[in-house]
Amino acid sequence: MSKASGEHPLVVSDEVREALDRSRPVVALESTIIAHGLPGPRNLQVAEELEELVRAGGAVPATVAVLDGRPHVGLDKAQLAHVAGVARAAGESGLRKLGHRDLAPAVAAGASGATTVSATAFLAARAGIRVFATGGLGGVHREWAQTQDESADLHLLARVRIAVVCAGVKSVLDVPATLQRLETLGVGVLGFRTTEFPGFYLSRSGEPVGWTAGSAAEVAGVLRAQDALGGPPSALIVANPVPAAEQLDPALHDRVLAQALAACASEGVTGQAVTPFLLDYLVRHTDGASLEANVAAVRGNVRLAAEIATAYAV
Ligand code: PSU
Ligand code: MN
Repeated sequence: MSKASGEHPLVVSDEVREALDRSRPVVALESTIIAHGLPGPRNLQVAEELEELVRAGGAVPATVAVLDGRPHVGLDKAQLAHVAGVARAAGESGLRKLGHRDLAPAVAAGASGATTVSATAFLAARAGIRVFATGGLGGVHREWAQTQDESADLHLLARVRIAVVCAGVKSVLDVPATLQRLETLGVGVLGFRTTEFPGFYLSRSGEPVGWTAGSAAEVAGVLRAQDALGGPPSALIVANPVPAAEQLDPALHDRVLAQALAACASEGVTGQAVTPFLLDYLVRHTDGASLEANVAAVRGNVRLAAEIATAYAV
């Protein structure tokens, strides 16, 4: 433990560093969805596919994780396999789940962990990355009045300048309350070709969004306007619905979600375990259909993020 004081522990891969130095498009990807959000061995296939989709879109992928106390931005194949490989089923990963507040203890302890949206957004922005793709954001949980369970994603996104392309917030959450909180926190929300906030597994949540963009170039224009306005940084949420043909059947979704929430309460699941528990319950009780909708949503987000990063880079 003899690190020179003041040395920043961030490790940016050579490929990502080179792209950033040349103002080439880069898309950050999180690792919690790989280690805790998707069951193995599918999780590694998806992790690799997402990186390929970013490359096919002309951008460089930068998956973020903490390995032996070093936050990495950009993983090589072996590192990606390590993040995915220690996972057995969703919610049973051998890797810790690290939110933004967990980064300093993990670095000091030399620990490894997968980064959530909050930790990924923080580290990616530190590295100079402007665009990040994920599945669904964390948010305000339905039983908030009793538990005050609200993802740290929201508060962190109020403090970093990064565009987060997502399919809304996970539908296991209280969607209207989450949108309200984003408004309070001053985090911009842009519907991508939709006037309705998407519902993660579902294309629609029934909640309106105030602004709509029709193309990646329009989104890039909003990012440039944010840059030009300056002031305290905040994220921009680009809400990109899963294609209707690939969404989960809404009736099945509502039925199984009600069972999942009841199981979570009766089994006494709390804290960081809640989100992986609910996601895993849905996968098991929809015969994998929720997994397909989840993966379809993330794919669409990654493709769009590569387009936005490319439009922003010119
Ligand atoms: N979206 C997914 N799967 C996931 C997550 C989001 O499709 O696994 C993860 C993200 O990493 C997000 C985290 O930051 O869940 C939120 O967890 P919590 O509610 O404990 O803050
Ligand atoms: Mn929580």
